[in-house]
Amino acid sequence: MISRIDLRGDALPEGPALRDLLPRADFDVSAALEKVRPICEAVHHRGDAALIDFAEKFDGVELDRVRVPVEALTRALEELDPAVRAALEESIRRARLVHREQRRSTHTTQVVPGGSVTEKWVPVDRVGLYAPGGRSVYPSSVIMNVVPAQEAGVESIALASPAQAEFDGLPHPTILAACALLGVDEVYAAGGATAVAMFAYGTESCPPANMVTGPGNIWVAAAKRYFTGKIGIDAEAGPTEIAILADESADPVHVASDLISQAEHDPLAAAVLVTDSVELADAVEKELEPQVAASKHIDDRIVPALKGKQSAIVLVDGVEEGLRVVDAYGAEHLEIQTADAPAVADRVRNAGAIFIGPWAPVSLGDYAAGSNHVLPTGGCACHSSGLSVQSFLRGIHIVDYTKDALADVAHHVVTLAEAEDLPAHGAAIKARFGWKVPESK
Ligand code: HSO
Ligand code: ZN
Repeated sequence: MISRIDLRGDALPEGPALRDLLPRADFDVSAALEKVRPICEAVHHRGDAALIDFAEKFDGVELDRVRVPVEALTRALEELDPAVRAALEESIRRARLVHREQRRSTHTTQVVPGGSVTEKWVPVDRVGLYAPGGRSVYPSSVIMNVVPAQEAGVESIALASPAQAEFDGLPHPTILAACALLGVDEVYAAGGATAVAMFAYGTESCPPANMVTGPGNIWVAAAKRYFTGKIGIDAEAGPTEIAILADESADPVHVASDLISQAEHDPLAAAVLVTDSVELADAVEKELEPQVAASKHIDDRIVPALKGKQSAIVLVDGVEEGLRVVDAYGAEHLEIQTADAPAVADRVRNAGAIFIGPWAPVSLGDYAAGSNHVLPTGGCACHSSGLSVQSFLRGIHIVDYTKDALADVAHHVVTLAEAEDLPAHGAAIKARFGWKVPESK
């Protein structure tokens, strides 16, 4: 069911060489880029008409307009299962608690008397959020995208999700209901790369956005790459990943169920167990069989995910080596199921989110821990973080110097301008002091 990689015995290699020994799926966004280019350009040139054509081609739906009427959102919320509504509300409440504290306040540094730099945080004006349809209809992802944008103070938030044939060409009703709960009333029936292009260029019915965020398949990732540099994006999300660092104290039933929980997302999802206990590895492998057999998405997702080259049980000599392995891997989600898990977790440097001990499974974070579930995949955790209020803010430096404060540092500015062969830079200082470099005090 799951392969083994035995790294016991010899000293572990350093950095990239260690990463090369670890499992990972191929997720070649560049190959998909050429395919999304004509789609993006069609949306650029033909606007709504292109979106309507693509909805017919890709989603099998004949749309007469892409904007979802507000009454459809209200109706979706009215018809939502009350238990689902209560769960979404609790998820929103907890996410707000955490994300509200990520807000940043304006800060002024008095660099010298009379000279200050203030950093002011300004939200992006307009954001387009993408929520996938099809295999992954995740109202929880709507929450994870909308809450940080709202807490950041973004004024204009629009959401797109694919038109669904079985729902009269509207996006999935739970996506619409989540929007209604969050107070997002600008929703479009548009899917994949077409939705990203709609937000990037704007169409007759959808004004352009400054930024696009949200999960999606390889086409969404490719469209985000296509627009990189033109609009802001969050990240090119790849298939989901769970790594578990566990020792003999871990419960194999929990470990197996958590591995399966993320394998359930996608045949390319990654489930990696790193352990120094052969007994635990054996017990987890044994436990996977009945648990997989009892699950729902067995043949289309869980089995291919667990059997794929991206998943493995990695055997190491001890927790110390395990820490090196999980750091080299840089998992989207990392569970620590060892003795003294908080202390071990404290030493991890690379992970999208860390889940400590037996009572904080990834599923909790996916829905209702308060943490964000939009996290860096594919090893990007070594340089990036998950979605947060910060993702939607820009820090602007405001420089304020008096004449005396400028005079005091003028000779340094002029010296550096000359060193860089940019005398006009120096002249801009001298012009203010009778074309001379003022003497510093
Ligand atoms: N584990 C996914 C998010 C998700 N799980 C949505 C359930 N629904 C990526 O973090
Ligand atoms: Zn999940």
